[in-house]
Amino acid sequence: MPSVASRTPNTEHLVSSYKTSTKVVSSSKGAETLLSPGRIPTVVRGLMANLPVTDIHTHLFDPAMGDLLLWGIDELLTYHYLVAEVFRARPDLRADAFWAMPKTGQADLIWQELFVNRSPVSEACRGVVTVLTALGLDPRSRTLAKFRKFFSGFTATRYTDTVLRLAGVEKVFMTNDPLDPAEHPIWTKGFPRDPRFLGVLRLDSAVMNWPDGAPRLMAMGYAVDTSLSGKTMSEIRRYLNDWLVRLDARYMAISLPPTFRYPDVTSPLTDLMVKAVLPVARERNLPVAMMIGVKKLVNPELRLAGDSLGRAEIETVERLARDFGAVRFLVTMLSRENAHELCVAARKFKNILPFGCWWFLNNPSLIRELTAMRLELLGLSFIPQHSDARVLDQLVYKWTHSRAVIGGIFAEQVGRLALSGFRPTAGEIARDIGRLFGGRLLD
Ligand code: FIX
Ligand code: ZN
Repeated sequence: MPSVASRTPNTEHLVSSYKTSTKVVSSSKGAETLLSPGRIPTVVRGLMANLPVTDIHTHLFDPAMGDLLLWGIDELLTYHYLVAEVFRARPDLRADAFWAMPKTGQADLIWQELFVNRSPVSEACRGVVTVLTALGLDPRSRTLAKFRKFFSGFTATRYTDTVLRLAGVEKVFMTNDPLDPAEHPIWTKGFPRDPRFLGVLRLDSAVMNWPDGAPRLMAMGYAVDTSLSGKTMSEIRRYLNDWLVRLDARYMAISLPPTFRYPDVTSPLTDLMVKAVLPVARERNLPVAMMIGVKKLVNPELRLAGDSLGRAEIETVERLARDFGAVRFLVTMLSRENAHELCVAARKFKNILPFGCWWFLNNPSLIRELTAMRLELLGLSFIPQHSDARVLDQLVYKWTHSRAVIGGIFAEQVGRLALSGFRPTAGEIARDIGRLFGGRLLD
């Protein structure tokens, strides 16, 4: 069987449109040709299709980190988005029976129910179809046997190269948790880093639901006290500094419930953010990513698929940006209403950088709405998307789908600009979308 490397991945349509736009760009006066409104969609589509992107939030891992990096058809199909959907297709299915199945059994069931018995119309289902098609596989297969045989021909390293090439992703920010029992020993032992995979220090296990994290911090040698008194704060700052260095972390990240408030003298979480996290961020000039609005485990039976959303208080974000003006806040919010409020808050505070269409907002209909709103309110001063990929293969679909939707909205906005009298050149468009997707706003 020819390897993927020799296959022509089914992205020819992307390359051909790029060739068209390159011809446009390299026409008589090259990239300086002023584009008519009618030419703009073709040029944007071609440039977007081949734009190397920086993915600023994922749950992927450096291939050298072994089994932590998930990939292949069984991981793709047992993604928690699809787990939630299979229970809707099969309300008779008991959660304990599903979780008792081996992963291959779960994948077989999900494939049968969502891809064979029904057309895979949801965004998460269509994503799997996009991945299989890009790999030159038939998404109408009735069973997973051929897919499993295909993936058996790869190593994690070679498949990582294939996926990053197909997805056009040049940098991946990980989510790293030193308190995670599976991840901690890998960092302690050390491994040769893949420069495409960048470290991020995730804070949830250390500071959420205090004192849940205290025993693991103590076991690692940090003299914390469950009451947050004494030298606990300095010891937590020491933990943050130690691991920011060990991970070569580019930012710190935390997911926050809709009930998170600042100020809040009753909240250990707010105390830890204000007295440990934000001071370290300021001293090291590192951004803090706040991912706000998740309601954990509203249905515990679904495990990772059991989380939901709630509307958070934008005033908390405004007050943090106001009181910690030297800290750069990367912010994404899970509720659609909050996403609009965040746009306005970012207009008021230059240290708020909205990013991504997160989780339940990461669907074409809402990506379209959010991106249009952000271009209109923030110009080019936001990061349009991240993948949140948990399975390596997902980079292919999350970025293929997002490039098409975001490119379309961007082309519309620039088309309106041209009709208003400012006709851009292809070189300027390339410059502007490079600013949006290249991770430079994070520098
Ligand atoms: O907190 C997070 O990083 C969330 O993105 C995840 O917890 C969530 O499960 C996810 O992967 C959403 O896309
Ligand atoms: Zn995430």
